[in-house]
Amino acid sequence: MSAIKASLNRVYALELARVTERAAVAAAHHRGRGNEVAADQAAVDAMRAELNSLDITGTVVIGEGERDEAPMLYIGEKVGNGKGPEVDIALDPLEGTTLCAKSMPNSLAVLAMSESGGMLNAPDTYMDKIAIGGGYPDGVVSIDADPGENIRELARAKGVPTHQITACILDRPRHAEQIESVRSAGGRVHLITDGDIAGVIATTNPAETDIDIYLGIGGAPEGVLAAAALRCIGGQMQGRLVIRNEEEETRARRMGINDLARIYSLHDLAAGDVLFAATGVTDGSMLSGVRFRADKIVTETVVMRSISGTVRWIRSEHARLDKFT
Ligand code: VTB
Repeated sequence: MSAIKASLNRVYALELARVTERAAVAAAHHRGRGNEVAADQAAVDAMRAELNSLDITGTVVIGEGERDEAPMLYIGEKVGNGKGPEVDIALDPLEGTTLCAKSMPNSLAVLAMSESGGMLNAPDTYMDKIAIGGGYPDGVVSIDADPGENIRELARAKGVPTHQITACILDRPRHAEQIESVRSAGGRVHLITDGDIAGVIATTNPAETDIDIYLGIGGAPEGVLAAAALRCIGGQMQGRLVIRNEEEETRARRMGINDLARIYSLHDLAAGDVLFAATGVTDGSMLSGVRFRADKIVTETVVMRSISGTVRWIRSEHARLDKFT
């Protein structure tokens, strides 16, 4: 194994946790205060500062936007101190800004890292997604199938009636037909207001989350981040860009995407060996949110490595409160 690969997959696991912890704490100071912009900015600043202390020569491939619209952590920005291996970074310092601003469940600080070229450089457009957890035969569901049909196939594969299958879907008018189709097939629908990275990851642990499948249209960058997580913990996913106008088409082509109708498999979205880290900002299905105690700050983080399939749950107690102000 090359030095880069070894370091990517080992040493950096803890480093990434440090980065998402720092962003999560910064965002959590803004929990419930109704100011999405301030919450996001705090997470971005903290994540950027911490990333830039890492021994990596990193390039942001999924970030806060394109250079002209995001002053920090924009796509193409170099991060790290430049003294380590060349890696690609996908990040969402505060996934679910609205959730954080309203103190609702499932906002996360999220980061993924791969060797150069290991993750799709997705444009900041929408993506239609379908995802299920591990343990099912390949191709049991398909993005092209009717949602109700997917529910029936999944129920058959799981050996349960369709009313024991739950689909997680973003609560948006654009999903009305999909929701209807799932329900007509006998399935249940768990609606979320935001946070589809957590929604996709929830499919990998249906016993706890009661969610079997993720369906619908959300952000393309969030799709790549969710795929990075699924590469580590197992599962199936397909994504297809939803391009709504010429401006978005230009955006996609600028990122090197020519086939706008292409269906991306899990491995197309995150092809390389990846590391994935997420820290809870608000309480969620996977992670507790940041706790501010009188003498310490407590964070919960999950770190995953695709090469080993290791999933580490890290509960950190930060006693040096001055480091977080
Ligand atoms: C989803 C969700 C995000 O955007 O990707 C969603 O996971 C999709 O966009 O948390 P719309 O809100 O326009 O439907 C978020 O809600 C925000 O990035």
